[in-house]
Amino acid sequence: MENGKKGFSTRSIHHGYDPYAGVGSLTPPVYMSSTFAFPTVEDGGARFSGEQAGYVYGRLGNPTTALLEARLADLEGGEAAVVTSSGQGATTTLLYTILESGDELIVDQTLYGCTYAFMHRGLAKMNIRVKHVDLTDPVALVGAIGPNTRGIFFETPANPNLRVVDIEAICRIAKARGLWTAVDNTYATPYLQRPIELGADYVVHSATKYLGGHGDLLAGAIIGPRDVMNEVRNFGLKDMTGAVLSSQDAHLVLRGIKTLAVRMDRHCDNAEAVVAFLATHPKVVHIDYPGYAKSVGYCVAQRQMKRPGAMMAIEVVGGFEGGKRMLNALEVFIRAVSLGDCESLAQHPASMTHSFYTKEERELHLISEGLVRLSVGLEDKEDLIADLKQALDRV
Ligand code: 4LM
Repeated sequence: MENGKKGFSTRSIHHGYDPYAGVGSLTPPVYMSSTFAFPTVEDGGARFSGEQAGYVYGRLGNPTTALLEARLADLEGGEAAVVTSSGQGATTTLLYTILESGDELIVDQTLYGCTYAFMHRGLAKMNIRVKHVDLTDPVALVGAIGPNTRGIFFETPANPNLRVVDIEAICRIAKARGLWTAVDNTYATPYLQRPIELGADYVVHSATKYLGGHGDLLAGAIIGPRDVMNEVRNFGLKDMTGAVLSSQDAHLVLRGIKTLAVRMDRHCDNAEAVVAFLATHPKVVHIDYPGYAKSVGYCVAQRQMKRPGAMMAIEVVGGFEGGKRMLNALEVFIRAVSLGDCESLAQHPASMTHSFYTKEERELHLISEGLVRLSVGLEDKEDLIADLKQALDRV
């Protein structure tokens, strides 16, 4: 289907698949095969050497994962993509491919807990230095770049405190210094924000979240230039991590992506209504949400995001004790980590997703002990607000 100029929703439903080809199946088939047959020994050799196109073995690709890759590359505005078995698999597979021993990587102050653990425990083992810089201040980046710096990695909005990094400003500085930039776009999704269009080289995703959207799978994705994605697949994924996505999970992500635009708009509507309620509540002392005018990231988010998303961080009176009381009283919101599901989820980063940081590190990396993270789902907004109200009354 020729759909290069079609809109986001049309492409998220159709890109890369022609139902009239083959047997006429409306839904793309799920290829459940670990290996692929070679017509002759010569063909097998030619496929291994890359002279002949065609599938070889599941760790190098499968028609179902290939369709998901084509669709994600298109939606993010990148040349190519590689999908992985989790978001963690995406970050590790990309960085194992493009970093070498002795390199330095600049990252923002705040990262998802396991990304932080990988940077500090994993990359450190390979003699790769990770330097935290306040990337919400592009001037700070200029002074931080050293002779061994190879690239910049950040999340925006960041997990869990919703810091917003100006993608265009950071990428401009990085490019001028010959550095690549990788953005974790999990919180925003390509519907709300497209880092490659703003100058980034790579995008990574936890497709477990909004892309899948239904809390029933783990998946990840890397999007970037075709030559590097070939290297990511043929070395990072095949030899280093082996973090291969199954065809059934690729099928579920493809199904999730079909409704990404409608889900994200409803997520944003609900989150905006929840924030309007929380902003007037006397027990709420702080709100971080890219669409809340008093949040520091508001102006940059207005520029680079279509809408502010549905993740927020709040603090209530009484710090963590108050937050705990509120969390334990929730009835519609589910107490669980992860995000981007139909169900609204609530969790306490300091003791859960960001417990890999020490207490001192959390302070240094701007993750307060009392922060409560909300992933606003797709329920009726009146029920979400009523639930938060009754829970806050218990604080
Ligand atoms: C969570 N997050 O926060 P997999 N990048 C970002 C993330 O939030 C996550 C990953 C990567 C949470 C999981 C428990 C910004 C995960 C890693 O979980 O490996 O798909 O993604 O609650």
